[in-house]
Amino acid sequence: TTYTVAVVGATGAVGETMLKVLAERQFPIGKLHVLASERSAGSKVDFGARQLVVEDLATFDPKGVDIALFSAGGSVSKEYAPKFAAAGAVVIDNSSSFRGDADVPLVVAEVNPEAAKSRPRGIIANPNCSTMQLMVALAPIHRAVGIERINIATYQSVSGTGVKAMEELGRQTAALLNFQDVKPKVYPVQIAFNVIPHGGDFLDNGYTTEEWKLVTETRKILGDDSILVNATVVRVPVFYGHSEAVHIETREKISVDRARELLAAQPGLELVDERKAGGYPTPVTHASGTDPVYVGRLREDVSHPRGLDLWVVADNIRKGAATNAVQLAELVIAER
Ligand code: A2P
Ligand code: 11C
Repeated sequence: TTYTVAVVGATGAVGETMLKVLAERQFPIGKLHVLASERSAGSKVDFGARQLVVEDLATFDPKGVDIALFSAGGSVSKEYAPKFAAAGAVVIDNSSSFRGDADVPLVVAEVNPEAAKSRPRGIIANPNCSTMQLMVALAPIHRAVGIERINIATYQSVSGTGVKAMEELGRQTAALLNFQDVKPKVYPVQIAFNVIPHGGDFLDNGYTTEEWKLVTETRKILGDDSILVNATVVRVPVFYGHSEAVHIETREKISVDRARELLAAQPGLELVDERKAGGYPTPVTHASGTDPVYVGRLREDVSHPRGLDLWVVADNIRKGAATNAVQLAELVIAER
């Protein structure tokens, strides 16, 4: 059997990688539609060795589409995902538009795959990239000993913001190395050679929307509303790969050795945890361009009797978005 697949947002950072991952994993595609805005309709994108012509989402007829992968921003998903679902497609949506809805499952392929089966609206939500990698690392620990509280600081790459943000980092870096001034556009302040404690929009409680996603999405994916999450999201001048300094407090004490055993058995995760220079994962040395979630710097928190520290790194565009979306599509076709 082959399937008719649509990728919405095919010219974007995530969409382009969705196409790459579909080709790499040899997803059984009969017909593939690549869709974006009117602006890029008629241009071409790569799919394996082929080039496909981009179609305009606004005038596209979704009839006959079996699976649609959406990554064109929240407002596009809100408007078009229900239309594709009504036309019979299963929509896998990478935006935050439906993640909080009770009748839309929020699924990390290696963590709660069974949740994908129940999708009354024909939509499955793909988690936010920072939550995605955190869940792969924490789910086995939560299942074994329970997690009471997560305290996390992220170091998020600019690809999470999109193609224009990657261009901004490149342009600012080049300009500054040539002693030229820079004017920030995508980010509120200079991103090159800087760190910015701001992701998304500010909420009334002082957190940002990117921080709040870590609270709500974690609870939904792990199926436990009692988990406390305190997050600080920081943007760093890295192109691909989000890193996270994670401090957890478990219900029962867990030793580093036991945590290592659990993590070693977790699908989609690679332990890189040697206590020496370079014996830990970084975006550049491990994550960029790859699918696993890498975990290192495991240690017992000296400041808390049931505390454990970890460092979690993954490619936000691959496992954090495109790869998980394709894995969800694989789960859907495996049902048939
Ligand atoms: P386009 O290239 O036509 O603007 P990124 O987040 O990496 O910048 O990518 C955003 C993706 O979403 C792009 O593929 C972009 O297409 C697409 N997109 C943005 N707005 C729309 C829209 N109104 N309709 C369809 N696709 C859109
Ligand atoms: C970032 N995590 O790095 C974001 C991008 O909810 O899917 C993706 C936003 C989302 O800025």
